[in-house]
Parts: sequence; structure tokens; C-alpha cells
Amino acid sequence: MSSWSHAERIHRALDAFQIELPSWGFANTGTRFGKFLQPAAATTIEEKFSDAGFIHSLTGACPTVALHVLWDIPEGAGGAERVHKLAQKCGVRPGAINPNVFQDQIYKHGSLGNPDAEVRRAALAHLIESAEIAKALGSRDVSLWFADGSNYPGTANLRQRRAWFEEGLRALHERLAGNQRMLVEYKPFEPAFYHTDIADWGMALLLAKAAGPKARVLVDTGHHYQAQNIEQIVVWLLRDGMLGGFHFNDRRYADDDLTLGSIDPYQVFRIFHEIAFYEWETGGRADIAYMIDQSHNLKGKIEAMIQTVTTAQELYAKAAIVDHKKLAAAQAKSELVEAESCLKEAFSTDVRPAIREWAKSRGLPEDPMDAFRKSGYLERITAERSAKNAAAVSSYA
Ligand code: RM4
Ligand code: MN
Ligand code: MN
Repeated sequence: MSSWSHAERIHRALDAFQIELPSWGFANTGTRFGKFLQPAAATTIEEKFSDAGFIHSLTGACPTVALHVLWDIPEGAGGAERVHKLAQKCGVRPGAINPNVFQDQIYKHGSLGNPDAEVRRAALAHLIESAEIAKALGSRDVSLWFADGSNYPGTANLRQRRAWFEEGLRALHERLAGNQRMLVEYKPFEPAFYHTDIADWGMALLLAKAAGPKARVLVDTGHHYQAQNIEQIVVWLLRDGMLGGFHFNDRRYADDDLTLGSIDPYQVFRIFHEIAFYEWETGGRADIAYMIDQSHNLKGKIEAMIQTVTTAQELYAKAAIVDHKKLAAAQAKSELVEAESCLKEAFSTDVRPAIREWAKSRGLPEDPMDAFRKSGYLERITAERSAKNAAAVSSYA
């Protein structure tokens, strides 16, 4: 493989690289202090598909859109037909289905971990309904994030809550169709500030194992403590066949949901590198759902998303040109500077010319951002949507 030119390796890598857009990334979102509404934000699922489809037509890398059940398909599995048609019209497919067991008033003290059996039942029913929606839409993944936790020491029975989670996740697993998967996402804190029921990758892994063979762990890059070595987590999960997917975003302090690579592009590169290195060593392809989970409150939604996809492609391309053979040899001899240089060399290579070449040869615009700005799309949706957005429709992400 190293006999191939950089350009060839980059083109092959980009052909295989797809990253899912989140429907909620196109809607008005904010912080708990306020929301700054954008006149072009999407307020309907049709508008979200339209924006996502346009980005896919410019980048060629985003054929699927993650959906949040409560925000996008409140009518449940019965809405699948309509959603399917809308997606088709916009040239994209529904992606991961994200249940919502955190917004309703009944979830004040948790969902699957709630001490009230009635609430646990309601949460499970919604999760099962989400799996049904996924089936009806032909989506493989049900992506699970729980806000469950507590704010003060001693107020929750941590042991009991773990048992309830195992029970609930197992019950959901039983309802998955043959090819379906469930992804278990972890997060150390927020909204709970003392304990979170699935706080880290170890807990997510144990719960996924307890749930059954179709469960995997989802790594959200913003859901770690400062300085945690995320790529090592990726390596360990890959080795055990337990890495289901990513929610990509960048962070400076906590779960900031900033644009991928805006704060630390080397972190994202290191993750992609460990995946590429694993594939090189094993000769297999890692089956990973790459997804974006970001919330752009100040940047234009579509521009931010194009910037994200472009950055992801660049970092993925850089990881594709690491000289694995040389790296493996240097590691074996503990040649530290040599080994590290393999990464540095690839990371500092300007891959943009090769990416432009790739885009051109695939009939895509060489500069997606420029193509977007010249397309008139933003002006059109601004005119169409500004009146509705003035009425302050919003959701959290
Ligand atoms: C969480 C997490 C989930 C997302 C919710 C809304 O922080 O990242 O993936 O669905 O936010
Ligand atoms: Mn996430
Ligand atoms: Mn998050």
C-alpha cells in the first residue's frame, strides 16, 4: 500500500469516507442563557433534509441524516413513510435514530434509571418505538444517550440504577431486528452534576456487553475529561469489536459542541490515524458510523456544517498517508523520534490539492464553501424561513 502515491491513497480514503449530518444541527439552538435565532435555520424536517441534501451534493460525503425522534418524528413509526419520501426528494437517507428520554417532565429523576417503575416503563416504550421507527426507515442504528444522573451525593442508589439500565437495555436489544444495532453513548456530566449513570467508556462498554451482541459503544469526542486520551479508547474498543460510531465535535472546556477540529485538529487526526493503522494491521475495514453532533449558535448553520465536513475529509486524508510500514518498524525498535515523525509528517502535509483533484474527478465542486456561497441557496431559504424563525422555534442539542 505504501507504494501508492499520496494522491491515490487520499482518493481511495475519501471514496470510502462518509459522515452523517445531525438534523438538529440545522435548527435554532442555544445555551441555557439565551438563543440567537438565525433567519435561515430549519424548522421542519423537510427543511433539515433539504439543507443536508444540499451539503451532500456539494461534498459527496454526507448521504445520511441523524434524526431525533421527538424533534423530527413526534408522530412515531406511522410517520416513517412521509419521512422516507422527504429524504428521497432531497437526495439523502435517514441515518441513526436518536430517542429522546430526557425532555419530558416525567424524566426529572431519570429514564431507565428512574426509581419509579412507571417511568422506566415509559422510557423503554419510547426506546422500543424508536427501534420501530428505525426499522420502518431502514436505519441501522438506534443511538442512545441518557441524561440520567443525580446532582447530590447519596441521593441515588448507583448500584440499583445500573441494574435498571442493564434490564432496560437488554429489553430494547431483544426488540432489534437482525441487522439493527444499538449504540450506547457516554458522558461524564451535564445535565447531572454529581453522577451520570453512563459516565465513561468503561461503563458504556459493560452496559453494551450486558445488553447483547448488537450493542456497541458510541464515542462523542466532547464527552471526556480534559486531557483524556481519546485515541486510546478508540484503539481498545476497536480491538474488541465494540466501537459502533462517533459523534464528532470539538471542545475547549466541556461538552462545547464546537466545530470539529476548530480547537485541536491533531486530536481528530490521531483518532483517524489509529483507525487507519488498525485497518492496515488487520487488513479489514472498521465498521464505524461517523456522525457529527454539533450545535452552532453563532456561525451560519450550513456554512458551519460544510466547514466541518471539509475539515473531517482533510484530517481523514492526512491519516490515510501515514507511512504505516515505517511507523511499525520504528515502533518495534523504539525509535521514538522516527515513529513520532511518521505522524507529524502526514499531519503537516497539505492534502488540499489532492482533495480538490478528487472532488473534480467525482463531479463535485472543488471548493464546497465557495460553491455554497455562490449558489443562492442561503438567500432563498432566508427569504422563505425568516418569518417563521422570528416566531422563535428552537430546540436544544
Ligand atoms: C448530548 C449528547 C447527545 C445528544 C444530546 C442532545 O450532549 O451529545 O448525543 O443527542 O446532547
Ligand atoms: Mn452526542
Ligand atoms: Mn454532547
